[in-house]
Amino acid sequence: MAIQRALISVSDKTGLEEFAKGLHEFGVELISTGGTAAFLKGLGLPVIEISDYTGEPELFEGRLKTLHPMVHGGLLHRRDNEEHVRQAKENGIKPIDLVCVNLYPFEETVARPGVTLEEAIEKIDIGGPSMLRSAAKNYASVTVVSDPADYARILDEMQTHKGDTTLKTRENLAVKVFMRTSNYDNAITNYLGHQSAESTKGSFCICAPLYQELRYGDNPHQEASLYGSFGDIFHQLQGKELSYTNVLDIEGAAELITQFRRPTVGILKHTNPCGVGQDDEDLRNAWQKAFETDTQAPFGGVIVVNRPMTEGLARVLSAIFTDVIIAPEYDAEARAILQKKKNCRIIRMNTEAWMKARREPIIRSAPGGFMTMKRDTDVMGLDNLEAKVVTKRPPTEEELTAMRFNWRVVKQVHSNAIVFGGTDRTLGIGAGQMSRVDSARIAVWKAGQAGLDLKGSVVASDAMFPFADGLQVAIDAGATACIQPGGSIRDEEVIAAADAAGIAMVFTGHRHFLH
Ligand code: 93A
Repeated sequence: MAIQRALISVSDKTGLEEFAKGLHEFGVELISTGGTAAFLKGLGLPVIEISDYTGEPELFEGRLKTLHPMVHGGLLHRRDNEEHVRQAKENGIKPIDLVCVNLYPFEETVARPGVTLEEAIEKIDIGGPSMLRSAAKNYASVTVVSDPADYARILDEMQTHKGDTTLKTRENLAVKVFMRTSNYDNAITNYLGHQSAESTKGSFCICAPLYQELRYGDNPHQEASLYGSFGDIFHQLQGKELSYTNVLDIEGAAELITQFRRPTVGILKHTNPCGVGQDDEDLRNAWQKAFETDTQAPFGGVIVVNRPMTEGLARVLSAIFTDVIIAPEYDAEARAILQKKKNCRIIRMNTEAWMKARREPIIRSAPGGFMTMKRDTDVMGLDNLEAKVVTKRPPTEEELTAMRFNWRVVKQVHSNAIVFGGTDRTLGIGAGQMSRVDSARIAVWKAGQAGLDLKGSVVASDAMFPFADGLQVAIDAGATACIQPGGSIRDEEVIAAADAAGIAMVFTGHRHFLH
């Protein structure tokens, strides 16, 4: 049956003019709460004020406007149930076929610096979610609109369906409502929990829509799914379905590449960088530097760049077996070349959206619950490096530049992490070992395998050297400078080993563990 009566109550008036006029043109009767009614009257539309409709005044500064049987009865009663219809008639309750509500802006309010508890509480919407939920429960008959982005498609559907919407659409809109009210409640829980808890944090709730089923988890026998707004940040242009490990790799790649401002290419495998290179002239040179670090590990790995993918680099990459390629944009020629790599997942990264998303905490399952952690977004300890020299010999300008570069790389290597490199490239990477000295040995061995000379290189360590042995491995391999946090009880021994070899060392005072 065509929609005959609609209740509109919105805080955000975006798109409302066209929507309300559209409903009016279909002959729909409009009922509205105070502010919304004033807005609609201003547009010259006939509107029934909610207080006239219910026969009760809006009370308590608007805290009580729509919580009334005329409203909830009109939304909830089943149209296909004779007894419901009879009771509705007997009590003077008319059916309401469409509800358009968006809520008091609670999330935006509590995000404002300096907001008071009282201000926040006034923005807890009670009547709005109640109407949304009543309407969503009765989606068999009621169209519930909680997002201005849906206005146009509803009017379109009414056009093609004699002033009504389809059951499928109503169901879809109802699911959207429960997601919205759930997230709204989560925001309130998180805010109030934080306010009232003795400790610094209260409860933490999350609720996210399924984005997509993943190809599989770590292994093909493990199911995996992805939730939330991943698709707003990373858009897959082609290739096989993403797996759980692809998503982890993409995250690691995004975190790595956004550490650098100069044109940079990173190659990763199992979330660890296996090479990073920079070049201001041509991305192919940056690639070459990254690839030379380790020509074996990139097989089936991830390649990430922080500039639009060029035709030249795409040609080079087309010869390499790669699981995922990530770039902020792809030149048309580059796209055409990469299109031939049918299985390779080509991802366009929205850097701005990523920079926003990475401000959210990391969430990880824990026995019986989950843990949250602030992401390690800021590169720590690189300011005023000259003042942090602990050795007799200070680093040269070139060594300082190389320290800054390799410190950014080592931050993204799983602990224990050791990175050898120059000013714009890595030379050897040791990742994820249980002892730091082993990571150093592996980095040296890998550089040797790649035919690279570590003489004059800089070594970066993600955490302190607990003994001199790890540093000694680097010295013996030819490193002339070292950047590390310091803070070991044996720092004196480590500094003595550095001085004995005449190398320069700085202590950043901050570590970058990555587990
Ligand atoms: O304070 S409320 O929780 N009490 C209510 O009964 C109620 N009914 C609708 N807030 C209520 N609303 C909300 O008012 C809606 O969700 C909407 O966000 C807002 C629209 O108010 P107005 O039309 O007066 O601007």
